[in-house]
Amino acid sequence: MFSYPPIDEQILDLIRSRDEFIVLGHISPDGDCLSSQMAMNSLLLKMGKTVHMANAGPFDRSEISHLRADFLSHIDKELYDRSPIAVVVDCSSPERLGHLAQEIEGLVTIIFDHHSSGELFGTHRYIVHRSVSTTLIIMQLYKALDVEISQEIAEHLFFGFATDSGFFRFINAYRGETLRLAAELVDLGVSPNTMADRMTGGKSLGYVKYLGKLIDRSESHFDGRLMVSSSCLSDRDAFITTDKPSDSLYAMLLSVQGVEVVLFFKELEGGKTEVGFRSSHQSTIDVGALAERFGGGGHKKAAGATVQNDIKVVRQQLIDAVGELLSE
Ligand SMILES: [Mn+2]
Repeated sequence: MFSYPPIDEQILDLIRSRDEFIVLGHISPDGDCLSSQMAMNSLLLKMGKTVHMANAGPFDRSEISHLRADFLSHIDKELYDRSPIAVVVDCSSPERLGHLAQEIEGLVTIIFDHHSSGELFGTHRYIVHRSVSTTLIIMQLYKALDVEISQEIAEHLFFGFATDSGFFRFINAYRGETLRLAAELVDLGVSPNTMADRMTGGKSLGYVKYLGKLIDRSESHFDGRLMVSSSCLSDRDAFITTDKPSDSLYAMLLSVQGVEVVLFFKELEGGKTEVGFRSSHQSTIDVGALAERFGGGGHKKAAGATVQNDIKVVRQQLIDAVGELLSE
């Protein structure tokens, strides 16, 4: 049975003894990242600290666009010179911080994360690969520091868990502790029903049509073991949505019989391509390691990368790479 390891006393002492903190998360923040940042922010505020949240964004998606104002997009010199502690959540490699990585260089940096790829960075780390979400890692910090979890904080913790567990779908056998933590949060006033609506609701019709188009465009390779779909720049004008179709798209393409890997390519401005990676529950392919080869990162089953190259080139390179992995 799994249980969370204790948090290093050194980390707890740093948090107890220092006064000013910057809480950072990865670029293109997802539900777990933002919820972790907000839960960490609340924890430090409750301890009477001065806290700033920073994220390089973008905050385009409708469900997070209202949060933009709460996050700094740069660390100015005045703040840096006060030597705050940088707390990085849901992110184990400096590249995933975007331009903020340079801006915190030299600060004492504590990492709280569950990602399996990326080099070790930060001066202190509490990394639990087997944690379903980073928010459940932050929950351990609340317990270790004996800080009360309000209903609002419980909602942040649950929301990150809900996003990263695909609303309980990605949890394996013998992981009862994860459900017990979720149950604790529900007993603190979280409604899973409301959380599910928050996760999947509020989309525009343009979003649903965009998703339909991407499903329509999907192709199968290697006897259906790889499914691929892509989005081009002109989709932006054709479909009025800033939402990422990825999660629903992955769920649809992963439901195809025999599929092991799903790749989603999105053409970006400036000749860049964003790639989303997923592998099926049954597959042995580690898409986190694959994404790392392309300058990205993530988990065994879910990862991402942004590549400075044309979508056609990146697409072919990755189809070839997956082909090799499938023939191993
Ligand atoms: Mn996460």
